[in-house]
Amino acid sequence: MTSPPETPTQDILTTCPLDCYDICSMVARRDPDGALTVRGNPAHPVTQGRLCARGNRLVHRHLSDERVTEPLKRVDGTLVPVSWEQAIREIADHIHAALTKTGPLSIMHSYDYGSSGVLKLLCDRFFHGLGGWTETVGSICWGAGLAAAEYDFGVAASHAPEDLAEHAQTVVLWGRNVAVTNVHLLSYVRVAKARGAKLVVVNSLPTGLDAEADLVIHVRPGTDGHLALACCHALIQTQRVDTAFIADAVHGYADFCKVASAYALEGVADYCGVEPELIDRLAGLYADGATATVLGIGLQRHRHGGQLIRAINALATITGQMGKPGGGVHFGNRHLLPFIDWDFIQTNRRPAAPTRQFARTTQALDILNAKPGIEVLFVSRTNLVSQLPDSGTTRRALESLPLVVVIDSFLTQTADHADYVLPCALFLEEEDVMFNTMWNPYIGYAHAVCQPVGKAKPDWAIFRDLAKALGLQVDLDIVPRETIREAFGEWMSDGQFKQLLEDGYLRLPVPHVPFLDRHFPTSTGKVELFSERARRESGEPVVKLPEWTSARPGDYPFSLLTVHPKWQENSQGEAALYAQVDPVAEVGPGVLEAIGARDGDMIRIITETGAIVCQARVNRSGRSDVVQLAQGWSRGYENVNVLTSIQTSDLGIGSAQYDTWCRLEKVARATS
Ligand SMILES: Nc1nc2c(c(=O)[nH]1)N[C@H]1C(S)=C(S)[C@@H](COP(=O)(O)OP(=O)(O)OC[C@H]3O[C@@H](n4cnc5c(=O)[nH]c(N)nc54)[C@H](O)[C@@H]3O)O[C@H]1N2
Ligand SMILES: Nc1nc2c(c(=O)[nH]1)N[C@H]1C(S)=C(S)[C@@H](COP(=O)(O)OP(=O)(O)OC[C@H]3O[C@@H](n4cnc5c(=O)[nH]c(N)nc54)[C@H](O)[C@@H]3O)O[C@H]1N2
Ligand code: SF4
Ligand SMILES: [Mo]
Repeated sequence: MTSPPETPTQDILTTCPLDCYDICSMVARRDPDGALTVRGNPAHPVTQGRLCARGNRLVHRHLSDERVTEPLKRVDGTLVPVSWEQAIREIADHIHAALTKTGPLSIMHSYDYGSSGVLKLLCDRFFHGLGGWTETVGSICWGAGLAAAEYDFGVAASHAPEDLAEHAQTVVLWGRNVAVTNVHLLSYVRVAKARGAKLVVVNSLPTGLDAEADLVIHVRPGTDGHLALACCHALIQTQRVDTAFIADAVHGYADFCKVASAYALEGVADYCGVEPELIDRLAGLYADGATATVLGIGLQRHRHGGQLIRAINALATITGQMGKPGGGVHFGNRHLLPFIDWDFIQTNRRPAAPTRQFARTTQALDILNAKPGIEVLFVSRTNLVSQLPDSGTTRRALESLPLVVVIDSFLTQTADHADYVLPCALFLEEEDVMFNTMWNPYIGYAHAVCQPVGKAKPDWAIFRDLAKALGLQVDLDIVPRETIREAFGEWMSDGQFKQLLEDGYLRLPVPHVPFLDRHFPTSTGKVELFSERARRESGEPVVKLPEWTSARPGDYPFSLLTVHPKWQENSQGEAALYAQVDPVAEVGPGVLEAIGARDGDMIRIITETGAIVCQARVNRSGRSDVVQLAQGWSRGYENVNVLTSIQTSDLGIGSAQYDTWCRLEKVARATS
């Protein structure tokens, strides 16, 4: 009989690093033979032992033989391996020269949320140490909606998942693709349904939950604000608003009523492409009892996405849903932000250096027009070419720069334009704490499970080495666990920190029902349907939607929604099943016939910005004026953002990639 291997099987707690609502707790297991697996932590109240397809595949991504495992430098157009010493020395020389020639604003850092790790933001200490830099601000994800929530409620705050499960009489999934993007919300919705709660889906596309819903509204893209105001108008006219809540906790109701009075049901229904009866039923549900409005992020990626969200916020407000168990508007959870001492993470509490700010949405144009120009661009935790609107302009901007340094673990479309690619450690390979403000109130610890692959290093260690090479006084010689402990500050007891380390997660102490005391952190302390701040920052104190006549450009009759893919996180498709299949555009009935094509044919999607060819599929339940194409794929194909254009949202510093119009052409008949 052979004896068992020396190393016992080990379970180590970690947390999904993806920028996802759910922030799942994971159990990583190393078997004696070295095999590595992850599964959902059964003890975590939200994860409940289950991961989504993206989470399950993360371990394959980590082990992928496509990983960049050593620093690469572009020589004669080709990326070739170099030592860390050489890469760091040469990049430091470039920075030194740029600082001398132009000053710190010629150094730019473009980053996004490729990882939820808190220690990922330590790199800001490096940039502060330079004495300034050009940074990216705002969001290509959710800027407009956050601004809307701040104007109306003071802060975007979701109710606890349990509150929705136990108290909502109606759950409205308004533009959130829960079965794909927020799968752990499903069990709470189902508990609510089992209690008798109604489920409503308002979406421009068919969703995986339509069959379970009591009411489905497939609204024309970008018209949800009109639809919400039509509900408000109907409720105001029939006196089905919550007068006590309005008197107690709402500022600007009379001004709001004037605006809403222009939104009579019939005209609006036609504009939204929806039966008036469906809007009336939705209004009735809001008036009838506790209604949880679960807002998606996609529906605010329209040019007037901020005002659209303000209109929906108003519907929840006048029906008294705010601060009510089972009610609320769920759009992010920004009241979690103060639990981390961001100043400590980003500056180690040293004086902040001045920055120049480029909006994330417009950064490619800003680079092209920058004065002083950018000499050195660092890109980390983002795949700019794939994910920013208008890939062509992004590519031009990157090519215009003297030096581009990409810190990533894969050769992305952005790395195609890099002078240096520096390999970063990933999930499983470094200790961190995962934090985001999208939905549930948990944070998750990520214990290191194994060494970084090859010569990869944690992001902070790369900047530590660069700082040393430049002789900068920055605090990046850190011990992760100590830095994480200090980042939580005094609100967290040693006992709670121990619990976080041992359980792998901790629930942050925020109320199940935000605003229960009817105090809102706005200037009046009330919900502000009339907001001075909104007037100051956007010119419009009360919700204001575009004229109903605003029609699509004639040559481009279809709205193109480039939504989040099921099988992968944005462009992080390495090791994803999805990346191995061809991209497919989904269209409603009648669309293909009009261009002489059939289900399965190849079509060309053409916008004012670009064109791509892909296969077409008919979805009989879809609208006939919308084309759905998941974003994120690129391998062997162009990415969807060659089709989108750079447009900022009305509120906040957001992006309007979903305001894209297209026409279709048949290319060839499918062979199968
Ligand atoms: N599987 C998977 N999950 C993800 C991600 C991923 O890439 N893949 N990404 C994560 C990230 S970064 C984010 S921001 C979230 C986003 O997740 P969600 O909030 O669910 O939304 P998006 O996918 O951004 O937006 C697309 C949804 O909005 C709908 N929509 C678009 N325009 C309109 C409109 O005008 N009106 C209405 N009513 N509906 C509209 C689309 O049909 C689609 O269902 O998902 C996260 N989760
Ligand atoms: N057309 C269209 N465009 C969109 C969207 C859409 O729905 N349609 N959605 C938008 C939204 S909501 C978002 S959030 C953005 C997402 O935009 P990005 O954040 O740019 O998207 P990802 O594709 O997730 O790219 C993250 C990159 O970070 C890398 N990475 C992962 N972990 C680490 C790490 O620890 N360190 C470093 N240095 N790198 C790491 C990954 O390998 C990957 O290349 O895209 C936006 N763009
Ligand atoms: S991607 Fe989201 S749902 Fe999937 S495992 Fe990670 S946190 Fe959970
Ligand atoms: Mo996002």
